Amino acid sequence: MSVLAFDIGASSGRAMLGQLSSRTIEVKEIHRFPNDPVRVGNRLQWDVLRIYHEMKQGLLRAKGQHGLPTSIGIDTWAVDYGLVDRNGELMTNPYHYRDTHTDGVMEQVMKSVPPSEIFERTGIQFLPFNTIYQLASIRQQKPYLLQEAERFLMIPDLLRYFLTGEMANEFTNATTTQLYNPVSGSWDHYLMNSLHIPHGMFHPVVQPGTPVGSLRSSVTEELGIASVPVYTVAEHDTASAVVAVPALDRSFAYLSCGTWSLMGTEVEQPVIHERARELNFTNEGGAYGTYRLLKNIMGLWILQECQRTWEREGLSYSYPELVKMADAAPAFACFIDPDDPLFLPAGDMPKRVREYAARTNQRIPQAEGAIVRCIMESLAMQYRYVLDLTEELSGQKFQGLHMVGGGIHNETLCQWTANAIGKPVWAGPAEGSAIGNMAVQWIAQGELSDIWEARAVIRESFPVKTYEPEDTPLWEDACGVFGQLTRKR
Ligand code: LFR
Repeated sequence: MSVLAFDIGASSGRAMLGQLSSRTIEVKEIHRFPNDPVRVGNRLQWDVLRIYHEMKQGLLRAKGQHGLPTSIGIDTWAVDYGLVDRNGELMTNPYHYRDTHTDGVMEQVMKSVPPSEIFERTGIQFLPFNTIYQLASIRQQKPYLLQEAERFLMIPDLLRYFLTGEMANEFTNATTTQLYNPVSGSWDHYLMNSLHIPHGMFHPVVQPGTPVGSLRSSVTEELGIASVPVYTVAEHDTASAVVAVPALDRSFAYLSCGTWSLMGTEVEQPVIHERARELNFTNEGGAYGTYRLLKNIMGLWILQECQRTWEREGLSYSYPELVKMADAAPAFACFIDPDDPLFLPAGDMPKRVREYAARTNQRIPQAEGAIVRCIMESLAMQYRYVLDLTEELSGQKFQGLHMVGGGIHNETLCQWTANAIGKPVWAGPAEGSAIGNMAVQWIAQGELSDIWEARAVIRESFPVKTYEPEDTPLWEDACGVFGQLTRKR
């Protein structure tokens, strides 16, 4: 049974074909395309029509190489959305969440609705780019858009709509808006009213694994192919990645490691109380009635931006080269708090790392290797800190940490993470989001019985590499220094 997963991430979008036979999954990349946000003036936007075009190319290639898949699912990062008018047309290019239109908006919103109330109603962490703040900004800057909009669709909802002509709001992504109430199980009209966001454009949410139409005739005619059913999957990429965690134990901790690092555990009920809010943990909707109690960590984004900065300066380092340089640099020389807001927007990250070091009276890292080492060590220590908090909030003790996502190709980071947490790291699979996307399609079609069978099959199909902790006392001491420096303890 082959299914097609469109997995659209920060560095690229991909069409991935998954084949399941005799409890073995094989995954093949059919098509890869850039997903660079487009800057026009000071605005950073999605090139969503080009993405849709590339998805159609992916479909054509899938058909050419393997025949049409039995179904299609789409996942992308969270929080971004498009608005559709009464004629069924996209009204304007969706903003990218790293655009500055939300600058200062979260703070403004918090003045009209207390953060305790927002958290109580949604269980979602406070990130300045959440959809709620994007919409609050649009309400001020471009009220006409909200007045005219007929439907609100998250990006995968929108791409699915382009393919099928059917509109539906998928659950995992809906929760990330910070406008969905997991206790009442519906959009939070009170919050919308408080911020003058019209609620008619939000429709009841649909769970992952629901058949939501099939390729519309304009698509099948244009591509000269037969129609294919389309399913909702866990359309938030992190939700898909968590589906693919090859855990055997029902109590497990994960780190979805890519541009962002998302660390936490899976829970049956959202954990909504004062301490969770204080620690800025989130309860994002997962597949099959679960919630993801997790925290966003800035992740490899800081390193990727360093790489781009050096590239602009004519210093072109491959990713493995950067890791090698870090390996050779002196240990524990300088730390950053990766979650400092300084590191959120795109820009000259080496400069910002140096700025952070100066601000915190540390020796300023000069060489590229020293900067990379500082970022990677700091990430590993932040993982340690967040894992401790996940244990505290969930009342569980974890035996080790599952790492999934492209970040596991950085073996040094996996090893340092094991060192920092003092427990084993189990790394794999790297293609977490795409595999989780496929798993939900197979479950929907009855090819796999449930998420636990899916996880067992994933475990049997993909290698999982174990990293045992090393140099524990050294890392313990360093974590102490890191904690004091970043004022986390
Ligand atoms: C990861 C991710 C995170 C979300 C961030 C922005 O790709 O989806 O889960 O917080 O991107 O949407």
